[in-house]
Amino acid sequence: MNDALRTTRGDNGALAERAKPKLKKPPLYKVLLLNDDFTPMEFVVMLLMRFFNMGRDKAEQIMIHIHTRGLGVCGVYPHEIAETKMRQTLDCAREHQHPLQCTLEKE
Ligand code: TYC
Repeated sequence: MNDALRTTRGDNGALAERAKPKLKKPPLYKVLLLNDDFTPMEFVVMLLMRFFNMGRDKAEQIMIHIHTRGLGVCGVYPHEIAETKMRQTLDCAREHQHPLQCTLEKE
């Protein structure tokens, strides 16, 4: 799509210009989970299912990816939603006294 202006071709074949609607997609943020040596695998799977709406199979895949590679993406969201998911994850980990770390990265 043309960045500055959109054009439409009328019945007579002439090109008409109209203003671009000023709707911008919100910037998206990846929620990243970091590996550590202490947080139980099953706890991470539970977090991924509860806060990132994954089924068990997907949650186990992502957890193993984080465990082996050091970090992984749990989901991609607009900023406020990403912040909320990170906060829920960190609060739940703290409540259970796990040192799990979670951060955001702009896409
Ligand atoms: N490495 C942890 C263990 O062996 C499991 C783990 C996976 C921890 C993912 C954090 O983000 C994490 N118990």
